[in-house]
Amino acid sequence: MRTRAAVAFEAGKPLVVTEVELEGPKAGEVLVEIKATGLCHTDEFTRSGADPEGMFPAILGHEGAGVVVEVGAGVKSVKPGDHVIPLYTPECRECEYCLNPKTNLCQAIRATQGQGLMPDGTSRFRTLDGDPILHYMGCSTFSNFTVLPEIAVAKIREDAPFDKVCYIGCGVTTGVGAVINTAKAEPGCRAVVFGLGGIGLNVLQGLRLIGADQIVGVDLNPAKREMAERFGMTDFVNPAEVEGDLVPYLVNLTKGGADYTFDCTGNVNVMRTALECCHKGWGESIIIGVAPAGAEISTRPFQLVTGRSWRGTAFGGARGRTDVPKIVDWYMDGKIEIDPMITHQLTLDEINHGFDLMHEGKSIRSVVVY
Ligand code: NAD
Ligand code: AHE
Ligand code: ZN
Repeated sequence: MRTRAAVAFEAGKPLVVTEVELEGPKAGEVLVEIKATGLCHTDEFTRSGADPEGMFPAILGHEGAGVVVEVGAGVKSVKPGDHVIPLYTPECRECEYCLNPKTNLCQAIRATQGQGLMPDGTSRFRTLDGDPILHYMGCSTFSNFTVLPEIAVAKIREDAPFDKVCYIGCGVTTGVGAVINTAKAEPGCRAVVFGLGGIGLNVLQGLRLIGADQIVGVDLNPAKREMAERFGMTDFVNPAEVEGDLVPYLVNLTKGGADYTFDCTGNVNVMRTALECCHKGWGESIIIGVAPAGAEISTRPFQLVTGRSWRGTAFGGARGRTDVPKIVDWYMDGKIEIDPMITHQLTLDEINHGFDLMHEGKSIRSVVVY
């Protein structure tokens, strides 16, 4: 079939909205009509050329929601008409990783997914001239129709609005999950969140949900303050307005250091600050941000010797097929908020404008509605 998609032909170049050829689902795969997709900073990270795994031409996008149109041979868990959210972290429920309660990083298809291919080692997308186009994070939601492995779709309730719950495909689950699944933060804790964008705001609402006492937000953009307060931030810090070193300032503000800190910037200097403003003896710093090729983190080992720890999280530690439908329920039941964070709704033709808004710090989430 033919479908419209935004194609990243080259690193650093705007996406090109065009028709592409899409082959139908093979065994164990499903064809999904994407109804809406968010623009995550990770899409921009790859589009820009900063992603060491980035390959072109590719159809980016990994924060979508849509409807199953057709299923390949052997598919049992979903059927045409089901509403689904694509999963860049699949859940096969059989691999060594899925069977280990310590991780959500299903590895069943990670190798081919990282190469921009379906599990059989081929791509379903081609240009109209017949040249292959790569998949991205196993999702490629910047295409109106896409093919996904069965283990990479979460079936969700049918009354959930696509243009909102698409955000659960990455940002919401990552932020809320980092608090609940990865940090396992306790009521009454003190936390610092670095970067108050599409991920950081969801860390804030996760902290509010579990009953944190102090939720400090740190961002260089003062325009992020108002929305962050709406999502539970108790104290705002703009590093540009702090005289001297930010670490002692934050340690003082959190009365000895934070129980939990979260990097939602992808900046390795920020990651160091986030670790070092943790409380001596027990503070944990969770890295969510994705750093460019070649970037490395550093600190004095003494920071770890004295009881701080550094951890990371992908997709908020969530097991997609199991947890995503529950997070959709949380949204539908009013336990978490999404609507105010979706600041812009765009057509596919306007997708490059969405990346401009992200760079200008004017959006939290832009969502393309097909
Ligand atoms: P975003 O662009 O919406 O937000 C980033 C925020 O960080 C902005 O508000 C910006 O002003 C702020 N910021 C930038 N530099 C800063 C600095 N030095 N100090 C303080 N604040 C600073 O991006 P997003 O969509 O929220 O994504 C955030 C990061 O999380 C990205 O690196 C993204 O790739 C990553 N991410 C990781 C996962 C995961 O599973 N680990 C999932 C989604 C996104
Ligand atoms: N390809 C990059 C790493 C990108 C990365 O860490 N991705 C996160 C999800 S970000 C979603 O917005 C992730 O899931 N990581 C685990 C995995 O297996 O990719 C690089 O640096 O090579
Ligand atoms: Zn993302």
